Amino acid sequence: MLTTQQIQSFVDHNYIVLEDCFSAETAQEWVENACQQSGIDLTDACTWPQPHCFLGQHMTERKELALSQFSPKLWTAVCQLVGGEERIQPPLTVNEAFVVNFSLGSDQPWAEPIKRQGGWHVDGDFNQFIDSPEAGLFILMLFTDVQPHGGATYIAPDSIAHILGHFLHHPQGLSAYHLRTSHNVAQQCNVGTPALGKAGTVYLMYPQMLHTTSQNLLRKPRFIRNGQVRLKSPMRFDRSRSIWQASGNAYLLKILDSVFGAIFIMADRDKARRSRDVALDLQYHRDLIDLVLSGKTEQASEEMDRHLTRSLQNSLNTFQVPEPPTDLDK
Ligand SMILES: O=C(O)CCC(=O)C(=O)O
Repeated sequence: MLTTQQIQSFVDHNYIVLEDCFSAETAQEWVENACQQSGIDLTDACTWPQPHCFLGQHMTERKELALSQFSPKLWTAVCQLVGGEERIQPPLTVNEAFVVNFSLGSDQPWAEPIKRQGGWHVDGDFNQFIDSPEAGLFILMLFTDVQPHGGATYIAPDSIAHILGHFLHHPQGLSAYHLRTSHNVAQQCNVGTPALGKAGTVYLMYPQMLHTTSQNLLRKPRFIRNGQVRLKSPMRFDRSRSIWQASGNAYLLKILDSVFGAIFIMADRDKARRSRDVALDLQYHRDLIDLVLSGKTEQASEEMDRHLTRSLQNSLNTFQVPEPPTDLDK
């Protein structure tokens, strides 16, 4: 089970790292099977197909297991993050379609991936929306130990606010290609985090996390498996709207609808800057829900007033709008 702190860390940083989701022995067994079927000898570079490649498409005896069977620990964590097993579109399996970085760019001096524009992308060959059920959670599993400069996948946790911004400006959806070509990581993101760790380590991420591969200066073959958790139905990002709807106040609802997009952008910006107290935010909402549900209309309306004042103040702080001039200033 994930702890409350781990879940909070996912909310705050857009990803978490779980160690020991499967054993080093299992990882080695799967890697060896994939190599044997692909004619690869890890100790002989002449047999490596390319510096970076995708294995497994043509294997006749490919290992494949339900995630719940392969790693009960990981399965439990995934279910917790997406809101329960019943939300997951089966089958959710693990197979040997490994992404292997044998020696990419090993003849070049090291260059920080976050500084380059090309290569960063979001997975998923379909028209994507902010709540696409095809992309419920991004999983990256390490099947070999991954060390610094050893061909790690790099993720850009602070790309999420920009990606959400793109979605808000393109309600008709965006292709993975468009997300790749229209997002200048080098100019818009500050943090490139390498997915390092021992075999059996798993990174669980916000689904539209920009990521890229990196140079493998160590020339020690790196095996990963990555993929999306598919959901049966889209995430419900409009939950706070339901609370306002319950108040029966059409005017408040209209205000909320008009600022909904901005709320997403600002919330994510605050998350990236770590300037948001999420626990406090949740408490405010909880208080509001409790009052509405218990029919305490007067107190609910006072709490809503406070809510509006706080939101307005946050917006003014964000856009640094000066205090309106008073009559005396004129
Ligand atoms: O090889 C890597 O490190 C990244 C692979 C990747 O980006 C992908 O499979 O989408």
